[in-house]
Amino acid sequence: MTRAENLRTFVGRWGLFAGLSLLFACSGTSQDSSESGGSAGGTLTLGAVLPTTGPNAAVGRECADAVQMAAAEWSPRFKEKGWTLEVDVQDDASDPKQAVAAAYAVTGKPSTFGVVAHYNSGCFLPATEVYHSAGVMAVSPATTNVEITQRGYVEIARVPPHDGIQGQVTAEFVRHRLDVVTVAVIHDRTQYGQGLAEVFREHGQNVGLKITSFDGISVGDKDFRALLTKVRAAAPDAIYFGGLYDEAGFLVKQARELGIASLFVSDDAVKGQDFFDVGGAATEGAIISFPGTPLERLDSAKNFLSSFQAKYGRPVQNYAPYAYDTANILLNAAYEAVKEGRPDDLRGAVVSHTRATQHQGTLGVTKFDLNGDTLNRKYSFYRVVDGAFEYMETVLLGAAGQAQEEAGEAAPVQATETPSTTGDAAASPADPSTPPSTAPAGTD
Ligand code: ABU
Repeated sequence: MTRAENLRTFVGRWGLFAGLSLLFACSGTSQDSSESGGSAGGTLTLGAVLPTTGPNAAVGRECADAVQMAAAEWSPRFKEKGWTLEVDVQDDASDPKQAVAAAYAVTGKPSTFGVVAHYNSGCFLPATEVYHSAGVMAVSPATTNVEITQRGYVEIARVPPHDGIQGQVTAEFVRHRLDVVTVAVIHDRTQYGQGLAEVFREHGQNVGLKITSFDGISVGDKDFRALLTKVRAAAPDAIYFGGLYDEAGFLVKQARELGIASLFVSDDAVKGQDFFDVGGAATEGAIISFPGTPLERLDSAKNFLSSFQAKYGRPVQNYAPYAYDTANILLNAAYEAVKEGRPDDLRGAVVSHTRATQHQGTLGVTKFDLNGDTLNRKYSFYRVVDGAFEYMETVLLGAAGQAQEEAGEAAPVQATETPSTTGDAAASPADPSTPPSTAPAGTD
């Protein structure tokens, strides 16, 4: 089947793509060849909208550095085709208004073909409207709120598994592996923290957890003693917190100061040095969930981990490999579009190639389902031991998730001839100096 026939099949099967094509035709969202360089070459821009200042700056900068690494590796190959690759890093400061402004800024550049989009769910949720309207593929390396991919926007996807999975596996892990029965649930009232806490509560009740209380705090607050005093009265086996590093640190520190011995359990947005910096010794024994298999156990991540350390002089904390894979997926999609001679429909081509990707990256193979959610549905659990996150075990979603994958609900990966993001190609990169397991995987 030719590429055109494949694309027709794809468009025929998924009406959303047809709508998108119409949108491009009518609204002028396709690239202006004079500004993006047209088929003769020019500048191509990968956007990266991340919090490089504010409370999540450490993870935001780590992700931005990983995006720059990926772009530097791809740059010579675009150069060969006559294109200059640039990365436009915009700071959303974890603030939804700034996130929307940054999304407009980056999509306002005609040369922007895709965006590594946000760390905070509360930022990506409103910004999805901007990317959708602009027809720009936006893939998040970190946001996990369920709703992000429920809007029917073909331009939206994410690399980590969502909080419907995280909340569910955590509730089961806490009940069955940690033998917890009673839990006080606290969240930070963000779309991320509250959404996750609600999934944990709902699924927890289904698996036999008794929720003793369910309360919200505010991001930026530092004194939670009044709430914790109330929590202490019920003497729960565990406290579950849906939220981010700083508030988790203050909560666990003040809980221990108040003599609360309950197990402290939290989420992917707590796995970082900021949690230790705020919580200190009180973090000892805390249990944390984080997407995927531990990177140290993945052969596919080894080159990236050592290259990141060598380049930036610090180890990866958490989401850098997700940002690196996200950038590579978008860069590979853009490269395929260039090879196909589609610079005048660059955004549309990047959307098609991204949604059909089978990317062999640091995390293993990333494929997206029809919503733009990854088919990698694993979470791992860690316990804080001697001031470090010690691996406990990895948990799959279970039968429901696997059945979905087997039933073929993934994006129709054959349809757009998304290129060689397979193990074979990755094992034979065009540039022999590029690490095979993490390389830009498309080959000529
Ligand atoms: N999932 C980690 C980042 C927090 C968020 O999704 O808002």
